[in-house]
Amino acid sequence: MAGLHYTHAVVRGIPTSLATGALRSSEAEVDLTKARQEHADYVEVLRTRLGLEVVELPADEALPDCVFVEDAAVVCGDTALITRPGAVSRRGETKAMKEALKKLDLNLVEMTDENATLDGGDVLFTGQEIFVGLSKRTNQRGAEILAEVFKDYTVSTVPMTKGLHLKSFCSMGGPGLIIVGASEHAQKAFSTMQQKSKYRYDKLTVPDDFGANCIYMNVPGKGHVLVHMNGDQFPESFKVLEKLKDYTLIAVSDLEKIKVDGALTCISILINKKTNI
Ligand code: M3B
Repeated sequence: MAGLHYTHAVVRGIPTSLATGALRSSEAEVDLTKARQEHADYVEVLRTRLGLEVVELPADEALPDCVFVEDAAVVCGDTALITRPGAVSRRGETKAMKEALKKLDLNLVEMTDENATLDGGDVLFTGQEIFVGLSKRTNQRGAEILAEVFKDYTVSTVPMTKGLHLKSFCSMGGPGLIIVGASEHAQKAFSTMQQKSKYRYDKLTVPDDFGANCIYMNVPGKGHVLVHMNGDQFPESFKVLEKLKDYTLIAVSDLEKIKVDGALTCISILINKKTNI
C-alpha cells in the first residue's frame, strides 16, 4: 500500500501567458504578481512544513496551463502514468513532466492510445483504491488504461455531471476521510464512490465545492497535516476545516489560481519514494 505519505513533489512555474491563455470558466482577471507570490508560498509550505524534496520545472510560455502539473501525470507508489490530457492545448505539458519523473527513477508508462484522454485532476487515490471521474477531460478508455497501469488497486469510475474534474469538489482529508463539497453533484459523486467501494469512507462536507480541494499528508513526527485554502477564499468552508481535531492545519492563499479553475491539488505531483535519490 502506498498510503498518504510523500517524500517528493514536482511543481512548475507560472508563465505570463497564464493570464490570457489559460483555460477557464470565469472572466476574472489574473494578477500575475500575486499568482506567483501565492505559488512561491505554496512551494515553501511543501518544502519547509511538509518536508518534501521539491523539483521545480520552469514555466513554458507556449503552455498557459502548465502550472497545473497534477493533470499531466498520475503517480502512485513507484509507478507514474503520463496522461493524455483532455484539452488539446494542454497535451504538450506532459513532456517536461515525463523527463522529471524519469529522473526520479519511477516506472514510467505513457498513455499513447489516441482514443484515450485523462487528466490527473480526475483521479482520487484514497490510499486503498482509486476513483476516476468520467468528465469532459477524462474518458472511459483513459480510465481503463489507468486501471491496467495500477493493477494493485481497484479503479472505479465516477460519472460526472458538473464541474471540471473529480477533484474540483472533493479530496482526501485523512485515511478513510473524504472532504466533499455540499452541492448536489458533489454529494452524488461521494455516494457513487461509497457504493462502488468495499471500504467505508467518512465524509466531511464543506459548503463550497472548491473549498473541498485540500492536500492531506501523513507527515512523520507531525501526524495528520492538511493544507487548505485560507478564509479569504471560502470563509464558510474554512470554518468547517478549522474544527478538525488532532490536525496540523496549514492555510494558504489560492485566490489567483481559482480564477482559472485551479486549486491546491492541481499545482503539485506528490510522490512517495522509499529510498533517497
Ligand atoms: C485544473 C486545471 C485548470 C486549467 C486540476 C483539479 C481540481 C479544483 N485552467 N486542474 N487538476 N483540477 O481543481
